[in-house]
Amino acid sequence: MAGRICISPCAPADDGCSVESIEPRRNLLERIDARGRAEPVAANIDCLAIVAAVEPVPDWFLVDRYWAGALLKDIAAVLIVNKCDLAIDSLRSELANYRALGLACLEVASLTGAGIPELREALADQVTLLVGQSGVGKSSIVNALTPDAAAQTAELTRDTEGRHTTTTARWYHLRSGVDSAIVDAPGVRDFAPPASIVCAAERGFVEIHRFGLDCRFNDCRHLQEPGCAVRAAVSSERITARRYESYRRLYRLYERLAP
Ligand SMILES: Nc1nc2c(ncn2[C@@H]2O[C@H](COP(=O)(O)OP(=O)(O)OP(=O)(O)O)[C@@H](O)[C@H]2O)c(=O)[nH]1
Ligand SMILES: [Mg+2]
Ligand SMILES: [Zn+2]
Repeated sequence: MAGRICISPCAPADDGCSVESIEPRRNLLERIDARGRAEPVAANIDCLAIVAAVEPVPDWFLVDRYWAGALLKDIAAVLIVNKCDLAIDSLRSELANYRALGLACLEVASLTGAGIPELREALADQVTLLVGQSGVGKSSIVNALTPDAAAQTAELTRDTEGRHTTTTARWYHLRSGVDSAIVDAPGVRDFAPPASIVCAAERGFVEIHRFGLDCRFNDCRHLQEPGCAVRAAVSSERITARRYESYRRLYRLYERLAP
């Protein structure tokens, strides 16, 4: 996945243009494939916007992993909760926890336009990659933000569930100038950042890192070790059992993929 390229038009008789230079990438978001190899997702991203909604039922583990992926690459992250025209009470406790951990959560409804001006403001002058499950409304958000975009969207039905309406990432300008854009990515069922579990624990899960500083052993994996401050924090509900389970699932995944 290349970085930005500088091009100049060829002579008028020609249709094309020539590549003058390829600039280095500022960053690269990657995922691991089924065999544990890193593959690129997107380059030169300022912000990873993880989209969730009350339907399809949120996969919070996917949200955690995307957030961890952004943290590991020092990319800003935000959670966009779309479809707020529907009752979202069932999401409240997870949202409160994410907010307490420092992840900004913006509530919008691309269908009614609620929260869209605030979202446009929050995403101005940066390149934002929209990610999340299929059907949460990523393309609908693009269309609400940039009415000329006409990104293809599709109804969520039993037939289409599991199919992805958007099949390739596409870049849409939010304002004139290359540095204000939104990239609509295809929906995914899974995502995991390439990292060791030590790295993921230290940098991908903010509260595991915070409490982990008080574990008895420096190399504590926060599983069965005595004197583990992370498990103590889970017992006293200062770390939610759901987030700890997310950490353990990622641990098991890395363990399975380890050579
Ligand atoms: N109720 C409600 N439905 C919405 C809203 N935004 C989008 N939808 C619906 O959600 C469905 C899926 O929207 P898309 O924008 O295609 O979802 P997507 O995330 O781009 O899906 P993929 O391209 O498959 O990853 C469509 O039927 C939209 O009309 C909203 O704010 N409220
Ligand atoms: Mg789409
Ligand atoms: Zn520990």
